[in-house]
Amino acid sequence: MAFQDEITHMNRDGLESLQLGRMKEQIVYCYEHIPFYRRSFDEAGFNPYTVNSLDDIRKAPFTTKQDMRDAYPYDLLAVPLDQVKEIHMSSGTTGVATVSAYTEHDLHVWGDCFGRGISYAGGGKGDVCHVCYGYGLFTGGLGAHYGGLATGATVIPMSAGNTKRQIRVLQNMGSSIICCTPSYAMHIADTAIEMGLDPHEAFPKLRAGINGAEAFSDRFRKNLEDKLGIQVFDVYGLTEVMGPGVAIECAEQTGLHIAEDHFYCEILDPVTHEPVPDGEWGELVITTLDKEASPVVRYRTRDITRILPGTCACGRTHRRIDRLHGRTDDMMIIRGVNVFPSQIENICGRFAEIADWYQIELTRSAGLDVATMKVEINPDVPIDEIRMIENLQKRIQAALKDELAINIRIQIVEPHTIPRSEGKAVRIVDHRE
Ligand code: DLL
Repeated sequence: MAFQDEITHMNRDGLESLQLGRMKEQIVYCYEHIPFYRRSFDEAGFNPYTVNSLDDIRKAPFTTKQDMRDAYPYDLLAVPLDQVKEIHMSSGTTGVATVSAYTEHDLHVWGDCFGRGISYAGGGKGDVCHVCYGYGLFTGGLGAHYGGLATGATVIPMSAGNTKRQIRVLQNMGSSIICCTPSYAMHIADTAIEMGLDPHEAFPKLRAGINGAEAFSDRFRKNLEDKLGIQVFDVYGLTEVMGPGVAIECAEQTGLHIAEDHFYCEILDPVTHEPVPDGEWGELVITTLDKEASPVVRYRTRDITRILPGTCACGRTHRRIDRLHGRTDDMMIIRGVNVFPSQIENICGRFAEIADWYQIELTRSAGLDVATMKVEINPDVPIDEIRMIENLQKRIQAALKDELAINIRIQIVEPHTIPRSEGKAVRIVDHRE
């Protein structure tokens, strides 16, 4: 039996009754331990002692990012501080940081959830996990670290940065699993190739990547897999709920299995807040089921995904969410048309002449939105073919106009001109007010 197989293969009835038992307790626990929830449940007329089915969660009010910011630093803590072992925070680049705390139990759950991903990748004891997500307040590094430890794997806590050193360590230490953002994994692969190495030979044991924290297209994934000779497992998580491991892909690569024994997920219409049927896209809303320090009830993630109907060929029973489409925050409104960067990326992915690196700049001219997308030429294509470039720009522009009804100015740039990131790639730069 692989790590936690007995949980990830539970029959649905057993799983749902486990969820309901935990949900009832968690809701009452929030009400009794966190003044914010007492207030918000009372104001919404929601009686936490009357949850009798999983659907009853819909009677509870939402928790938003703003609620979490308002509670900074400790107002949403459900336990005394001396029971908290670790604290993480969101980067807070767009406002006050949000805080998430972990008791000993919470850290174990976290390790188990990420550990399942390692096990989905066929990993465990005997594997060397090279963790180059950033360590620190960002949850990537330590989440992967605890996951590695939980499965008995050996963990190399590299953190992000110093790419040449990452490459030396990958070469020397027999690393078999690499954990970092997909864009950083790609940067490591490209840098190794620039150094004259063939990653397949230089990293002979590397066979899997547990790569998430940002959206990436299927083409990006395929290129990354080919370059490094690995299978890439997408992993989802967020500071406010737990960090990486809320949902992870299995080898089938048909959606991410939610750790349903710990998280209850709803997909809601972002405007009406009504549940959408399985298979339809909407906003992911998460309720933790057994968190001690920082439980959340109906946290609005603003992430857009959908529940994939049916069962997974891998035999695991936990429901799957689709790979993320984007965040409601990332949705650009260009001259009144709503569009996600991932939709643009998917269309661009059909043009073999361009590489996977792009950045979209939004400006305003004469009161109108102007979107310019810089995208790197595929290094294998000669850049001096000016006519070809102009024609290519036109063809990409036409495809975007045709399918998304938006005008985006395409600017093909030379390889390596778009800034690389050691964490999440910056895909949109918005200069509008
Ligand atoms: O990004 C946690 C994480 C670390 C996930 C390592 C996976 C791997 P935050 O910095 O709080 O936490 O950002 C959370 O990142 O709401 C999504 O919008 C986005 N995100 C996370 N995972 C994915 C993914 C971490 N697999 C926010 N695909 C989330 C697309 C993702 N977007």
